[in-house]
Amino acid sequence: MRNKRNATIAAVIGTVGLVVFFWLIVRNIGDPAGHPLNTLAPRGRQSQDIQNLVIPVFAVAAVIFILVEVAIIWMVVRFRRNHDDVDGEDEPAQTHGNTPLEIGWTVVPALILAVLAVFNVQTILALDDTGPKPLEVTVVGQQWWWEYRYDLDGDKAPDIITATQMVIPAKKDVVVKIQSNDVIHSFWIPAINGKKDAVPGRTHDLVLTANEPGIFEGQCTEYCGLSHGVMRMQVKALPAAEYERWVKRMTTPPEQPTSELARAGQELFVGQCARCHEVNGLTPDSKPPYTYDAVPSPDYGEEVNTSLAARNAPNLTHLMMRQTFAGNLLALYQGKAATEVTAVPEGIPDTNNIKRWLRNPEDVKPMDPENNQGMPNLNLSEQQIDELTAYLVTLK
Ligand code: HEC
Ligand SMILES: [Cu+2]
Repeated sequence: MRNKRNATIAAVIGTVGLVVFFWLIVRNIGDPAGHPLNTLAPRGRQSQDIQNLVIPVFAVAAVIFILVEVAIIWMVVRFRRNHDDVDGEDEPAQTHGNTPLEIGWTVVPALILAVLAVFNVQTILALDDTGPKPLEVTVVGQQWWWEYRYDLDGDKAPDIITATQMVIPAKKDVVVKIQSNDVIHSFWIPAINGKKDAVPGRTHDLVLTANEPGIFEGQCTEYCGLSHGVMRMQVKALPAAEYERWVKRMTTPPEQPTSELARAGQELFVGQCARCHEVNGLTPDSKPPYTYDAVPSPDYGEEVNTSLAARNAPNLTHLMMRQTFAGNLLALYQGKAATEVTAVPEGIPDTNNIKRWLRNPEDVKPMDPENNQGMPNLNLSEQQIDELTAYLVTLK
């Protein structure tokens, strides 16, 4: 008898728990505030399509859930064992082998699933739709940051390479070609579309269409080692004219540094950093007077480069055109300028963050530089850090 009572209590607790769980989901629908990874607050065409499917499917599932739960509780109470029951007697009527019932509970769920499948398949196909001439951006996952390559003239060689913050025009279809340089990652900007894996040796397409300008947060969602949890990224969608301004700026070499401090930093950069990082045109063999190129060096072909020594580190040519760095962990600008939706960030660089990174990158983000994963501590002096920082903030 006690077993029956426990079963009743368990069923009630389970139901209440699930109702609370559903309520927590439902209250997040359409609410992006404070929840940058909320999948239920669509800001893109694809995420809206997904939402339009999720809500009715969820409603159908909720109705079925409630019917089943009510039936379970009713059966537990109605058919519980009484203390004067005799074993083998007073059993409820058995329905085993009842053909109409068996057909009924096979056909009804099959019909429900068939109807849902029609809408499911329709939505899945619609997610890949694009208008004529979509923009293409190659996205390369690396331990533990994202690189973006833009081939503007269709010659397969990238004309713009940037990292962490991907810039796209709003209201335009963008086909993201997802690749990986090492292990499996997963690219996910929940406000705009679902996630897609980045698999070494393969290219997976995902279409992103931001409905409005804005900055949308993302997170790698396939466990990829040490710093997987902080492998973050952003998509910045700009109005069409602003996007053109961004492209123009990104394909124009940054101005040469003018101050004494920054020039010393440039010298140091060639000696210490250029073996991993590219500033278009600078190599470890560059000699003053330095010149910059408009485009990245051609050794970035279509093939993904797998050796870190071959500059498998973020391209820094236009570092200050991003608003965040180190896998979206640190802001590059102080205050509002770090989140403003403009082509060219205006504001005061957050030099403290840059210096923190240069003092010891592994302090900011767990990495494994001995195994070519991440940036080593270069044991720079405070003077060198000041010089390098003065130089880095000119890269715009
Ligand atoms: C051994 C290769 C290597 C060397 C040498 C190196 N870095 Fe890095 N650096 C990296 C890697 C890899 C990352 C990406 C780390 C991450 O975010 O996971 C990085 C990240 C950065 C970033 C952040 C860029 C972004 O967009 O997130 C800056 C800034 C930077 N390095 C500056 C420097 C400077 C300045 C030097 C020279 C003093 C230097 N690095 C030397 C490999 C290197
Ligand atoms: Cu990852």
